[in-house]
Amino acid sequence: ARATIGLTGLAVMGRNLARNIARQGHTIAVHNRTTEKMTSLVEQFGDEGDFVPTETLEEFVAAIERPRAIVIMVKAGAPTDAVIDELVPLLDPDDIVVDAGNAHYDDTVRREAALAEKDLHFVGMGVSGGEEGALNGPSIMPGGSEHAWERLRPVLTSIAAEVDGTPCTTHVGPGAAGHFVKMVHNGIEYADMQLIAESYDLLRTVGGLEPAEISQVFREWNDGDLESFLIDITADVLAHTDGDTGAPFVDVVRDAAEQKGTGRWTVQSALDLGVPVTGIAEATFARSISGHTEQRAAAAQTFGSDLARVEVDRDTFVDQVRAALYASKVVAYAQGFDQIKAGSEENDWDVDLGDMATIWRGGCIIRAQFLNRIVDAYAERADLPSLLVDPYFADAVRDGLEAWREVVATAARVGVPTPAFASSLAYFDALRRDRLPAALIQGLRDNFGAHTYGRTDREGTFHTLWAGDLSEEDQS
Ligand code: NBP
Repeated sequence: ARATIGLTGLAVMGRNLARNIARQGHTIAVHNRTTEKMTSLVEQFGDEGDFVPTETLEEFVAAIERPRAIVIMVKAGAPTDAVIDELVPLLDPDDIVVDAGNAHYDDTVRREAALAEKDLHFVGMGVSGGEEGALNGPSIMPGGSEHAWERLRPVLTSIAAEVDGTPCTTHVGPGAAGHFVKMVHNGIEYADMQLIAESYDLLRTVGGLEPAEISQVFREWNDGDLESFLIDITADVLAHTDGDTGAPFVDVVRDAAEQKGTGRWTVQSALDLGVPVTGIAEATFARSISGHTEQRAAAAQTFGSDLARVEVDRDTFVDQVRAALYASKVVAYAQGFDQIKAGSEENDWDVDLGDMATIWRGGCIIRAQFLNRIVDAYAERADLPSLLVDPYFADAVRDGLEAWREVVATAARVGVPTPAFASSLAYFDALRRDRLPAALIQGLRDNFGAHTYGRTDREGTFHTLWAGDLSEEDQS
């Protein structure tokens, strides 16, 4: 055995990750169910590093130094289970199986438990950055045991993206912590993209800017505190014109956004944990609405698609939208980090929130300047109740608040849907409100279901005899 690590599953992602590992000087055994993908990888890129080509899983396993580190990069779901089932009988105690696919963290919990019974270590590892990232440096979020992390650390820290000399990977926590954090990362990505899309819609529809002009606006924003990969590629996509028609590219693309399910998973998990991730939820639902073409056509026919006209000063409006985008983005990240905190507490993962912001600074889709501020916020105060109350973000939100309200109000007046902007503002207002109408909800619940309520003026659990003499019982 001479390979430091092995990787099976050489489609787009696996192939690039294998090349990245080889380029960093690690000897890597490569395998794919269909051997042709393996041989073509070695033929095309064999000179990039030290690949050990293997055709059978037996050869593959035998080529790797013990305790073995084996990365699986196949289609998530049943294919991953199929590969694990074939591999396990060939392994020895303390070997490490890494699932680098986009698994649901419940699957990771199940797989880790099954492998632990055989004295094997299972690592659910989130990898973000797409094909490009896999090749040139992704953000890597491994869960699993300390033993597994120590074995994987040299390879992972060398292949991950790097920002200011710090690799964009760390041991996220035990168990399924890595895949959980990757899931929330993708949820935040949904919210980020929805906020960008709403900004574009407002600038175009209310501000009257053409896509090429909006591209310029995003370029300028990318020089400021919004600087990020997504803002940067938004400028690129909006500047692009369609080769066939000469029309702005964004005008020839069907307006039905697709999803692979990680946004939905994030929202489902958030509902279970009781964490309001309204930005991510609205972003996920907005994609659903966009795909409901029949309903959209029926509603457009019934109500028409006309918009009201509102006169705005163009430059002022551009600035207001920027402020609304930034404030809503703070809310989306605050909610995402709340979810990681809740998931970590529920599962005893002890995830360090500042570390998550650190490893997202490079390699991944949501990489952004902004994350440095989040790192600082948690360094300043590890038990921050919400990112929103960190002094830096609080100032930023305060500064942009008037503009944020103006943008949401204008959108509502005109008829441009801004679910993520509006719900983020509502979330912010709910958090800071002294009295919420939840008091009335408690009253209603007690009225129809005797669900009881607490009082503001004394301890206890109370019920009013709604069908009787309206007297109050202390039921505590
Ligand atoms: P795919 O998700 O398209 O999977 C193709 C690979 O799975 C091939 O190597 C194929 O082998 C193998 N495979 C399948 Br399908 N069924 C198998 C089975 N029963 N036994 C053994 N191998 C099997 O590849 P991908 O697009 O490279 O994605 C790989 C993983 O990475 C997925 O989990 C995906 O969700 C994730 N991903 C992540 C990102 C990101 O940005 N992080 C992007 C894209 C994908 P074959 O060649 O023999 O058919």
